[in-house]
Amino acid sequence: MSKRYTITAALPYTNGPIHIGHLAGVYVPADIYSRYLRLTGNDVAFICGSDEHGVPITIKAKKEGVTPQDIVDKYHAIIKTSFEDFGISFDNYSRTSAKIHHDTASEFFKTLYDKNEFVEEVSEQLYDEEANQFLADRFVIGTCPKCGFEEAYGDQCENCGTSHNATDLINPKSAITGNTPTLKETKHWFLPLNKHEEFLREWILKGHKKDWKPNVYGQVKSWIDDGLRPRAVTRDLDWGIPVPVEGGEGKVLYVWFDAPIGYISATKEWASRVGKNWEDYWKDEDTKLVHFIGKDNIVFHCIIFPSMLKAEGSYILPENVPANEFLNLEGNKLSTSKNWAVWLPEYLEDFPNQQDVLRYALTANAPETKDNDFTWKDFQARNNNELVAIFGNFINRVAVLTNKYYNGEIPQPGEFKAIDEETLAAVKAYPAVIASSIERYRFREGSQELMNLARLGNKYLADEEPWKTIKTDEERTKTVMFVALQIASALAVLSEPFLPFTSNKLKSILNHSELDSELTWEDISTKDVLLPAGHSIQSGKPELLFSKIEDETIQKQLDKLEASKKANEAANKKVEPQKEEITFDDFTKLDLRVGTILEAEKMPKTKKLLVLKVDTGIDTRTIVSGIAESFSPEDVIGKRVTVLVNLAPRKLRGVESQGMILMTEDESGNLVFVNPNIDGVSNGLKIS
Ligand code: B3M
Ligand code: ZN
Repeated sequence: MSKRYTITAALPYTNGPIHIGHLAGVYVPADIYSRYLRLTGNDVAFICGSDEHGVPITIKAKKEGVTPQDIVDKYHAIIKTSFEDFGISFDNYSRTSAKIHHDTASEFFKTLYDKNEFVEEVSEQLYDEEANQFLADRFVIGTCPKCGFEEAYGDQCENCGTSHNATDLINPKSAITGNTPTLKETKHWFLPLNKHEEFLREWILKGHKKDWKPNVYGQVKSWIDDGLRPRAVTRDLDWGIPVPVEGGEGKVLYVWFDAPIGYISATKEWASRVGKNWEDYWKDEDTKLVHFIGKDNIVFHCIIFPSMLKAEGSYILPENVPANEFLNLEGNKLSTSKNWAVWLPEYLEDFPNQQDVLRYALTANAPETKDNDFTWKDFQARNNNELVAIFGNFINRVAVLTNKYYNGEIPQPGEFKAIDEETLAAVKAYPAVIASSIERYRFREGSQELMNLARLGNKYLADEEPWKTIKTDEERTKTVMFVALQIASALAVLSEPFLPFTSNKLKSILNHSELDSELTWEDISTKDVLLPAGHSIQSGKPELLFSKIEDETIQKQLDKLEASKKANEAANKKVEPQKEEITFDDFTKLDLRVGTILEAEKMPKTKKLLVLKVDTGIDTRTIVSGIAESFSPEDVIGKRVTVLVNLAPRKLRGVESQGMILMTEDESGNLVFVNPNIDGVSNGLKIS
């Protein structure tokens, strides 16, 4: 039966582009779900938008010396384009700086205010005297009172997910100046979560929310069991939505108060554009509200926002909050600041038109029940061994053979054998199997079932070998090709939620638009014939759905990451403090000369040492140098170098070393010779 759904995907902060972690955690699963529901005839509003308030944006603007508005304008455009590029089929992608959002959020606040749902309180809050600013949220970092993580933010610890008040942090430090904050009195409005504890307990713990994912249910239960406290929903900041009540001058709404209301304002904006009533999507008990988020957003969507909606009184509550865990990249946490990420715009530059490959790799390996790792090797394997070798190969064979044998026209089948009947029956079972995975938010499982359907097709062809029977039994070949074409057609429809670009291409290869009516999800299990005999597929060589990704291509991506790692290490390298003072006499004791390396060989049985013969201008001498891990002998022969010649000789592995070559490290941590520009300078010249 058709239902109405409001599906939301977390509003991304507009302080940078989107990376694979966002896509895997929130947007691809939400898109699969929404596409599936539309395909099965439901009324869907799939809603998202840019989260343009909050401290991360102010910090980014400060860093770049521009206004917060400049930052959000820039990244809103970039993020919106990425979503379009990757086929995320939002009905509306709005932004929280839109007037409709400011109005909606202000009105929501005023309603709660008028209903006396807030506690107004003057309390001491953290203050940075030097920056002249109250410190909340990401403006303050300290030790998490719950798990001891040392870099927890003022409103939330990203390590354990707990949400707290800034004054709960142990050892707080200002993120602006690094100073220890003082306390200063200020007035704020608090949402008394404690007052809603009973309702939350009833609704989530005693209600029917046992089917929520265990990670979500477990976190929520532990928070409720720990006891809830009032949370300030206003801030002393200048970027955000002004507090719309008396005494609110100079204050704005807490970003986590306004952002979820963004789902509502984005729905309003969409509804008025397409001539619908937005209230149907937010106030009708028959509508199912589902929030797709990452696990760090659980408390806001399962405790704070529902308490707000409940306090307001006229809204429905979420039916489910299928939060995902985190995706790591090559064994390390994804990080914007460390540039440890695969950014979507860059991916598309390197892999043009291969959105579905990434969608598939991220879905097949989605962090649904635990944190998971994205590796480029796995990406390559998913593409080469599954998309190319199974899905693509099957479709290509079907299209090529149909064109070759029948000029593209679906042949009239003869009598079905048991294998044909079984295969067609198996195909009919897939819509329900995949639907069940999707409806239980098990998108990885669903993607694997889809691949199983392609496997079924591949195996059928391999077993029936139409390329052989064409020479011996034309009638049999027609039947086999007919069956294979039905499987291809089912794949075109059932792949749409997961691989929308591929589904479109496949529909055009099979000329689905020429059918009497568009094939629906349900048709795959109810119709005996999807592509009737006599229907023609596209002529000519079919477009390849997928192509093999070579090792070099993957290596380039790994090299890119390696470069980020090195750059990051270099940026984090602490400059060593200056050593103890020396006298001028001490300095003149050092005898530094310009020299040239004449010979070099590896010290046997060591990894690190090279034995060098160096022309110091005074003599040619042996110097043992620990540079063999960075240079091979050929690399260094002929190098001009700086030599400390009067260092007391010492034996290394039985070889006497008579001096030292000065080295340093470049930005990436590689050893380099201290080699001032000394062309035209003779060996032996003193450096002073
Ligand atoms: N902007 C936080 C995040 O990106 C946030 C989500 C808001 S959803 C209403 O983690
Ligand atoms: Zn913590």
